[in-house]
Amino acid sequence: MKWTAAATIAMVSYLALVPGAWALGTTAGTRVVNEARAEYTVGTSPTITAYSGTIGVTVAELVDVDVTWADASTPVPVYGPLPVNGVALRFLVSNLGNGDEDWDLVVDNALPGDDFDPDASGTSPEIYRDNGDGIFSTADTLVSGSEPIQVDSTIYFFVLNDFGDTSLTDGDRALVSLDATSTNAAGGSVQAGGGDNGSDLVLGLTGGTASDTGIYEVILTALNMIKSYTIDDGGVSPTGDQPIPGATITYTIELSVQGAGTAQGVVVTDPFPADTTYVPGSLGVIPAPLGTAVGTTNVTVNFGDLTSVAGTQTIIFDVTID
Ligand SMILES: [Ca+2]
Ligand SMILES: [Ca+2]
Ligand SMILES: [Ca+2]
Repeated sequence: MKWTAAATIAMVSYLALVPGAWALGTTAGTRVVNEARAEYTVGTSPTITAYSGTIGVTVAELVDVDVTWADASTPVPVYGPLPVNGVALRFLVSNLGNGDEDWDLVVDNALPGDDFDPDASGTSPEIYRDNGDGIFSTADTLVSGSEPIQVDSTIYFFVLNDFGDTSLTDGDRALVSLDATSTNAAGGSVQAGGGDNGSDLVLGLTGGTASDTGIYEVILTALNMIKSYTIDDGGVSPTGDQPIPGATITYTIELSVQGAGTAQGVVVTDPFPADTTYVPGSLGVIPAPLGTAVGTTNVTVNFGDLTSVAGTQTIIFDVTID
């Protein structure tokens, strides 16, 4: 028996990593029935058959669940400027039992061990049930009350939070958990007749509840980039700015940093358009960058680290239309 229990735990742990591969055993309410038979003879008698009588067991419903934060364990960015509303964490909730079950889903925004708590006001936090594509969109359904998750099913849920504290800075993190608890969890570890199809209900080793924690990270520093162009057709047209073969296109790229932090390792690459030719020596950058390179297909400018104090960085280069 000890071996069986250990093997079951190992199997559940493995399957928790493989969404859609549950199939954890016989459906709750299934009757497991058999009868023993003995054959014998007495003296010269023909074969006599004895029966034990039929006995049966109704398979109970095992109630078990797993919750896994599903954003690849990478903090979900909260891009500024603040306030920002409706940033989603993604959780995978899996019914590990052998019956259909309803689950109460609860968000905890007030976890310790981080830098702040997301807003807990208005509609924040909200939970949405995925429509099956694993991506949050308006096609998903706002959760209110308990959520059914059928046997052998694994469903994505999205926890949406608002961020209105304008004192937050780059790198501030918030921990947020999602708990899933069977609506039958408070009824005791074994509940006669409480399972599906008239079966008894047995809470699994976790007591019919599970939880996992996701992470938000505030990123307020951003790089803004604007690209524009002018055309010089060399006076062929009256306006002098027609995009005809031989005309020169001057591209201008302007970069600036917003926020209090540093945009690190900034490298700008701009490919030459098809059907144009770079004008040798036309690349200019103001103020001076760490380095520039002109390749056969693009220009590259390395700015290194930039802050808002550095002001606007301007890249200019020319191509001619073939
Ligand atoms: Ca059930
Ligand atoms: Ca917190
Ligand atoms: Ca979806």
